[in-house]
Amino acid sequence: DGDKSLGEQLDYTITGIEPGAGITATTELALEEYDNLDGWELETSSTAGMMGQLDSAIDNEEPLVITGWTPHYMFEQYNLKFLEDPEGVYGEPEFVHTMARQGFEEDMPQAYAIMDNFSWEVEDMQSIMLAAQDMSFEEAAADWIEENQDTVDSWTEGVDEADGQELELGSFPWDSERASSAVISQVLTEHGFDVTVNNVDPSILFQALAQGEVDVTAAPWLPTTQGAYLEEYGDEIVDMGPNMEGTVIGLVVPEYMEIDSIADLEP
Ligand code: PBE
Repeated sequence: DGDKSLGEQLDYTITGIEPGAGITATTELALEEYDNLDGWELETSSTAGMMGQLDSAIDNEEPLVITGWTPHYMFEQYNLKFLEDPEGVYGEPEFVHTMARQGFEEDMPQAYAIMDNFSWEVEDMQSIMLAAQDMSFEEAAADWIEENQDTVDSWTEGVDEADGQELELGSFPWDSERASSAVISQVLTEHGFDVTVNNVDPSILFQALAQGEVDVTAAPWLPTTQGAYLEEYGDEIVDMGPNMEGTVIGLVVPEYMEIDSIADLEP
């Protein structure tokens, strides 16, 4: 491939994930914002599909540009770097927010109190994501809870037990949210709730929250990744504020690629 330009080698393609992801919409925006990306395309597939392509690119030391984010084990498994984003399309490091349907606080004050207290660090989520490579998210979350009982106690302190009330916890089908939901559902279950976890696309989750079909979620990344949905549904949803700080989305390449910025992707 020695004679080919980088763009040619990549077939002017960014390798992405599910069409419904916030990072997919943000990358479509980047394709519009960056003049040098004229003629480039985002190929959507699934997170597993993208990870498979990354794995074979790295095996062959070939170039690849993916839509990446952290926390994710891709950064533990491979040497990767975020491309600089001089246009600021992907925003600053983000927050993960807790959100409820209207009336949740009145209907389930104990669950509301626990969810309002729920907050943790990127390192906590990451350790569960890593452990869940070799076990289920439920087991990884149970281990984490056991090792972090003080943190968990600070969420539930002084909150009365519920009496088997049914609670719908909304979440996303990505590992980061499998980790948070596994922790939250175990804590709420131990506190007397009958919890069902729904892993759905961001658009479905926001709709379900607005319609009151889902009680609460700790999944959305803001202000950028799911920002458009908060704008659309903000009036019909209760934003309870951040539960975690420091997530990042962007375009990611293997360390061995000799580019540093989205602006370096040749036209
Ligand atoms: N993600 C993980 C999601 C949110 C959490 C970055 C893949 C997205 O909507 O893009």
